[in-house]
Amino acid sequence: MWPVALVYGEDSLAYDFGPGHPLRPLRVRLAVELMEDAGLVRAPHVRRVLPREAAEHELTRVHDPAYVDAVRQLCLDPWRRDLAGPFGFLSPDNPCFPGMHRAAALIAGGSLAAADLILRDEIRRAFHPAGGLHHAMRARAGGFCIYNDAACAIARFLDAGLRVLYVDGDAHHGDGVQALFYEDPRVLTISLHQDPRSLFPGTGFVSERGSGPGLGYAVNVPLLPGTDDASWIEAFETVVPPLARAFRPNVIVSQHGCDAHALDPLADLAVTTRALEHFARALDALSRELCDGRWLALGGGGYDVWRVVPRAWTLTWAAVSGQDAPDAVPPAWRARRQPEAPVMLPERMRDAAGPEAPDAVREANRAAARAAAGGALDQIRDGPGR
Ligand code: OKP
Ligand code: ZN
Repeated sequence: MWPVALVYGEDSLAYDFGPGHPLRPLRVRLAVELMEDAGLVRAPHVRRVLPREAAEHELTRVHDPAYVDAVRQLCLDPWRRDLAGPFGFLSPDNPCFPGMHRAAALIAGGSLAAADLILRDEIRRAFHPAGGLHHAMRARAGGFCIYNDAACAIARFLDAGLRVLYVDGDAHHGDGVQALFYEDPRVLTISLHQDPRSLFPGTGFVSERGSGPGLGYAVNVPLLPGTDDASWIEAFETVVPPLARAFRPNVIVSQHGCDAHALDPLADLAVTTRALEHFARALDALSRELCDGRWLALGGGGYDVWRVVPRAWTLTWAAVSGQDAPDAVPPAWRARRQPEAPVMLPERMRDAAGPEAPDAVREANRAAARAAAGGALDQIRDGPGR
């Protein structure tokens, strides 16, 4: 078994926009607790890695120094509307909170620490469930994201000479990661998400394909509301394995936002934990086939804190760490957490099949996936750096 790392600490919970905000730190805590109760953090090849704060130069590798300065300033003086507005902190999605620079720098540093351990060959893979803040832009916060930890880690791999495949399974388009590497053929970004006509951030059309030398190295697969497991998996299989094989990455970075789940309150896709597990297991297989297992998995969205996030990320961790996930949700976890949960906690890790998507949804998704894959394949095949 390769050594693998679970990146998590008390500090991971500092990233908190406050009461009433959907991105609750509790979801990360519940997920790690479920992994532990399932016996998946005990094996000798598993390391626990604490996040560290990203250094200034690591943040400014992908962010505008003026933006990082503004985040620091806003920690001290959240009423600076002149700074808050232009940098994205006036929307209710991204309210300023005390200590937000450190909290966000710890998330970025968690992903960087994992990338460094992979580069030093101390671990082969890692999962950082508090990471995956894919909407943060070079000089703007957005969609609950302040610093783009995924982009920081990708940049670290690039600077070590690696080619990076980024795959984003969140229901929302991975716009920040796409934008930061839009012209760079050393990073292939693939995002599967809900149709931007019906969901934030409103980008991620098939027609967004990268630009300049990066043309063909951004791939978008918009999926219609109501997309079920079969249709999500079909779209994934149409796009990701063929493009990954053509690209031949040295490492895979993936975003495991689990808000495509049918129960998620923020999005309208309708997959179950089975498709989310398929996503992780397929990346496991591709990383073994193409890059000696090198793989950095990150969390992301997922707003059904009790019923979805803990199971989805436990299934993800099992795939990353090469272990079998049990089919029963550990009774100890259910017994401990049920009293405070506002809903009935599920008994099974894998959901029963939900209702099937209508034919029109399946057909439209199929067409989008084929168009996305077809367009990219030729450019990637005879692209640079191969
Ligand atoms: C973050 B992640 C309209 C509401 C937009 C933002 C959703 C962010 C999702 N102003 N809400 O990708 O799960
Ligand atoms: Zn999302």
